[in-house]
Amino acid sequence: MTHLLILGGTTEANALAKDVAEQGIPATYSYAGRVDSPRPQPLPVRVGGFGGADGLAGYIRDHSVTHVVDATHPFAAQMSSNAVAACDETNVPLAALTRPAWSVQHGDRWDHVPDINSAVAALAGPAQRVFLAVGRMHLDDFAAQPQHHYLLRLVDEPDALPLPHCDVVVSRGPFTEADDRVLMQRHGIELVVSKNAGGTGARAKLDAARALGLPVLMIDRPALPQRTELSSVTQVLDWLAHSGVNLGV
Ligand code: 3Y8
Ligand code: NAP
Repeated sequence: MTHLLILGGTTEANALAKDVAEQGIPATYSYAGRVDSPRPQPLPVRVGGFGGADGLAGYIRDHSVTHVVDATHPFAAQMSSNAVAACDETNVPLAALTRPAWSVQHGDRWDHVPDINSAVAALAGPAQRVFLAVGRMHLDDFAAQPQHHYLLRLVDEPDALPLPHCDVVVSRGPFTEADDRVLMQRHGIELVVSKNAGGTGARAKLDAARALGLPVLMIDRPALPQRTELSSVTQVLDWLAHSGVNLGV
């Protein structure tokens, strides 16, 4: 009996969940529980950490999971590493549904930094108006550069904020270039800080920055362990079919 576990939380994971539900493949969609009200799914949903790689291995055994698709965000490196370890341990097939990193286009003014800490260091210098569109989890790191005026875009209303000069926009994507251009003009943004998330849901700010001639501090992705990587829902469904899952049951 098939039981697919989807490690979700991205646009691609949601597209996969829709097709998996339509094909009638028994599956569970997993959220970390990062935000107050995650998007509903057409599949049974579980929310919260598993308890490390061992916890995930235990979940796989206890729920007779037969296949895992890691459709988490490219910066969810811990989850992805745990998935590789747990699927090795339980001998359950794993594939990642990934999206290509964004690459610089004509008119882009990008400076690449390898990680969040390097982005913080790169913000040393005179105060600027900075669109810090990297979410909530790493805001404490940027408190090392309090001189800037930050525009923060968060999924949920924040409690306390570690930055003395900031405006907050509570909004979850996917976003549009037109809206991001208006937002950045209204806030007089001079620099955009972005993770190289790839995909379509977060790239609006990059297109808006290009249109406005603004520089972007681009945070490159963390390294991930070797695993099967697929780049479309169709490829995942083919992978499932070739792994013994009856599609269209
Ligand atoms: C909880 C689940 C969909 C999926 C929506 C994608 C697109 C919009 C763009 C900006 C960048 C950011 C952030 C972002 C995007 C999609 C996708 C994507 C970036 C939700 C969601 C969950 C999360 C977690 C959240 C993080 C935060 C990151 C905001 C759902 C809406 C900045 C990443 O407050 C917090 O703790 C938020 C935490 C991890 C990064 C961070 O460090 O704060 N995503 N985002 C998932 C879970 O609980 O398992 O409700 O849908 C999903 C989406 N966020 O089609 O609707 O697929 O990438 N998410 C980044 O890319 O830099 C916003 O503002 O321009
Ligand atoms: P992370 O740093 O790699 O994971 C930290 C811990 O969170 C994991 O070890 C695991 O806890 C738990 N976790 C993460 N994703 C999970 C999932 N889908 N289901 C169950 N537990 C999960 O991950 P993150 O960067 O915090 O991302 C958390 C979620 O937000 C993921 O679903 C990701 O797809 C989504 N997201 C993240 C970003 C981003 O910028 N990081 C952007 C968009 C969406 P245990 O060790 O206890 O199992």
